[in-house]
Amino acid sequence: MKVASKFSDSKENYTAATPGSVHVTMNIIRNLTVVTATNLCRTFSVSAANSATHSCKLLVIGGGSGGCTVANKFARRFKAKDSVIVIEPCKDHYYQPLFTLIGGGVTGIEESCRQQKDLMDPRTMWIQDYASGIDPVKCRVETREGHVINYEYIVIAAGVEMSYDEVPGMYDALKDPHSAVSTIYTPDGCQKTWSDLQKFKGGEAIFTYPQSAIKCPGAPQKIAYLSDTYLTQKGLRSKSNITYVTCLPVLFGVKKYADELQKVAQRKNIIINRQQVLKEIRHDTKEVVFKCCENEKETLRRYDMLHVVPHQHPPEFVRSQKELTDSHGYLTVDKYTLQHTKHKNMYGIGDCTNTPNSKTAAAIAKQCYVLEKNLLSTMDKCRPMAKYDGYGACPLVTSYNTCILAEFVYGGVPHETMPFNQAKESIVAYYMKRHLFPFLYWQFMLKGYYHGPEFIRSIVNPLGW
Ligand code: UQ1
Repeated sequence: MKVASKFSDSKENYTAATPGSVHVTMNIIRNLTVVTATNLCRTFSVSAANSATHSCKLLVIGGGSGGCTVANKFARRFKAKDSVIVIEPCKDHYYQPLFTLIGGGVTGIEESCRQQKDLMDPRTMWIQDYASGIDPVKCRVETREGHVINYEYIVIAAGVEMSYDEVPGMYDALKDPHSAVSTIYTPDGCQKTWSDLQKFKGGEAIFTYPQSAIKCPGAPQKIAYLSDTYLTQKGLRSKSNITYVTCLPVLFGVKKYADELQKVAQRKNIIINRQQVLKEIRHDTKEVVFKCCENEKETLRRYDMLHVVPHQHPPEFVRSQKELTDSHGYLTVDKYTLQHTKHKNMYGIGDCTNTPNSKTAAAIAKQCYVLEKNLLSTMDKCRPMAKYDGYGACPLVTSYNTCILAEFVYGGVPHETMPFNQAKESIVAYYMKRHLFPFLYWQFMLKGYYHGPEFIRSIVNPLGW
């Protein structure tokens, strides 16, 4: 997943993409695209200075979790240098599932970040730029800095961007270091959450869930649970009210886990306000406006700490391509094969597609496997036969050593790996989230060797309990 980096002057700097890395500003990118010796011996990176026309067998747009994994898989298969081109503007790649833990002070941002150049197979050509347009008929993509890439096959792994315009006041509140308003959805934001939490000395702490499809939909409540544990440890919990305000009627989309989360919130004395939409942030007076979904009534509330989630949508170059997308701007792919509904040589993966799964890194692990098989079939002029079952997983941390490990497939049907009831809070699940999953991600998944937990399930839970 790609995310925006620094809160700097222009709103454009907030642009983001898929699980993995950070979009830095165009200015920063220009400075960074100097091809260093290390760059040369790893991945070939081309910059604006030598913009040109390129041709490749496979073009991957996006170097986040999905893009990086797919590119590495195919670079290894094709062997010939530059058969795979990756368009990715950011030099840093973030493991975003750690952002909630960073917000809760468990670890620092450094642990979630690696350099993109160190993650890509040296046989790929990395164009460090933003894609600006796709011509699916001529099989050609252009970049903002003027590269033109002709492809035979294309994988769109462009992720989603943070959008700050839907809620008046959100952009300014997040930018102001003294506002006590933060989001764990960006690298800077999650560090601010931790600093806000440490500064909070009691009062009203409000955590919100937005009226928009978002990646990792469990994250907005995880940070509320971690904050509760932190404030309890600091002896501040009795002086604080924690409220979780969601526009949804339920705490989680899968009933088995929603029921347990309800108990967790109750035990922690977290007040749940459902079907309330965050309408405005007035950070100068530390007030927020919520609107009730049922009767449209607006309520003004004061806060001492506020956690928000920006609206999210695929980047403009995807959204604007109406014949490639649905009415919300998501790439239209077959939800089982991941092949584009109109163009057979186009596949999509991750957050930017319209597949109705929970958008998490674990989902991408499974999708990569299906995409690889199906794209190979397409290259052999055969029909894609592998099917993505909608697998997604969400480790819902409920304290500094407990977690509910939700795993499910299309239709919200639980599909668990471990031989115990994963809806119950467990210490094992917490340590998997904290240590095992990042290890699997960096060491196996991005290299194209991890396809989700099926093999772990076959060992630890062969009877599928
Ligand atoms: C997973 O495979 C994975 O990928 C590395 C994650 O990373 C973000 C996860 O959060 C989860 C839950 C899984 C699923 C794996 C197991 C062993 C349950």
